[in-house]
Amino acid sequence: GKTYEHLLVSSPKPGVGFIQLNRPKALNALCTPLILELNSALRDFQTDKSIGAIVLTGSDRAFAAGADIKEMKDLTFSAAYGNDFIESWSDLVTFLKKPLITAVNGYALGGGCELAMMGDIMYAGPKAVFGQPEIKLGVIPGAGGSQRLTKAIGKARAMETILTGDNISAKQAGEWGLVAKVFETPEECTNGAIATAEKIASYSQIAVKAAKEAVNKSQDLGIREGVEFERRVFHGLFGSKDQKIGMAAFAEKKSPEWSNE
Ligand code: CO8
Repeated sequence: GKTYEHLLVSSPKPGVGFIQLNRPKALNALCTPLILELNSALRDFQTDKSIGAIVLTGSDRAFAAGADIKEMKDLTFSAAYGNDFIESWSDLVTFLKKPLITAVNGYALGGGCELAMMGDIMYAGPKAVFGQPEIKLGVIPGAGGSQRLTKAIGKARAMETILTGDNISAKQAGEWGLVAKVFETPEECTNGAIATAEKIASYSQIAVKAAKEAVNKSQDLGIREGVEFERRVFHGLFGSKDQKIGMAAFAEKKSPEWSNE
């Protein structure tokens, strides 16, 4: 595979794409070259038919301590607006159809928290720290934090977090439902994410894609339209080979061999 300056990329289990942010000297601060590499690695996994789910993690000390402040500090409005600063970030979620699990150990602050929240499933280690400290720098979240955090933990808690810049502990993130699970060690967090990705990758990629799309619709649509959307997609899956394979296997007490068609 490709080699990257700021990422370690591998496939530790069948069907699992694994990306580790690797810019330790800056606590994985998300400089533009790192984001471009991340886009490229995610795109490669998106097109690789052998990959069913992707895990994104950082180090034990930091998932990512935010956008690169040193890179941003002299940015002007006209350069930010004129060159669509962080436009490359919005790509990260919209093009990715395969499930992304973010495994967070250590700091996930600012853009790091926003990147973690772009995961379809978020897991946390015991020392994970979430927060949107942008207010302390004279700005606000810029990669979806004000929207995704609010959807995840509700307006009162999100407003308090974003206006104070205070951090959210792993325990609190678990209790508030920001993350799906809190693990007892960083290794368990990363391995738990890999195990979940492996499980997802063992299912029909068609069904997994449809399930992710249907759940995501709940974020944009009202209940009635959302349920209608779900029904259309559910009906549509009866046109897939994998529906026949999956249900026949059940009836014959065999395990299914997915065609991904
Ligand atoms: N950007 C650039 N460098 C960073 C960043 C960062 N976000 N975070 C840490 N670093 C660097 C430090 O400058 C330091 O470098 P050096 O050794 O050269 O001095 C190195 O990483 C280690 O950091 P510290 O010495 O500070 O480590 P500590 O353990 O003392 O503190 C903290 C860790 C608490 C995480 C501290 O580093 C910190 O507060 N970092 C900044 C956190 C922050 O404010 N993040 C939000 C940034 S703004 C943002 O993300 C806006 C998002 C907008 C959308 C995305 C746009 C791209």
